[in-house]
Amino acid sequence: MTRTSTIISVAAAFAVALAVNVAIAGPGHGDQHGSGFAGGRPGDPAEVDRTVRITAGDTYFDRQSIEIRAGETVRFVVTNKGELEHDFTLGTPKVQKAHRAEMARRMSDGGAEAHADPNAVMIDPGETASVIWTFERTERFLFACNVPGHFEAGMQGEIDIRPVPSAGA
Ligand SMILES: [Cu+2]
Repeated sequence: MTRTSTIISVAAAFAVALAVNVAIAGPGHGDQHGSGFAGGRPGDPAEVDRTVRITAGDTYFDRQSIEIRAGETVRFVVTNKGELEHDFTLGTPKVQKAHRAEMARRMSDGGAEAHADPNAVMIDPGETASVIWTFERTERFLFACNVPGHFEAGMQGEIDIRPVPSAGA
């Protein structure tokens, strides 16, 4: 790739990221838990690089950690084999904590409504749901179930976001 085309593609990627951020910040998506989307952004279904399958049970995920490469767009397909409803949320510890508080509040209000957040999905018993995410490096990134008590019971795991290998490596 020539130096000029590299600059152009970096600029194009930045423009896309900017457009996505503007779209997310629009009406109806005001609640970004005060921390934006550190660690990436909602992924484009047409650009999925890899599918990662996860099973949720009462109360566990069948994986404790997942390795991802920065820049990868991953479709997480989560099947709930338990008898309880489970959540699958992608985010930094701060995002997870805010989501837990939000979910506890909703449940005490008489039941969880469906998620509107692009980084999270609720899965009914016996159902399968997916979340698509494009990763960027960040200090810590987790997948977790934020149904009250489940995170604490161990429904959480680390997503290890590796740097993109340098050219020629
Ligand atoms: Cu759960």
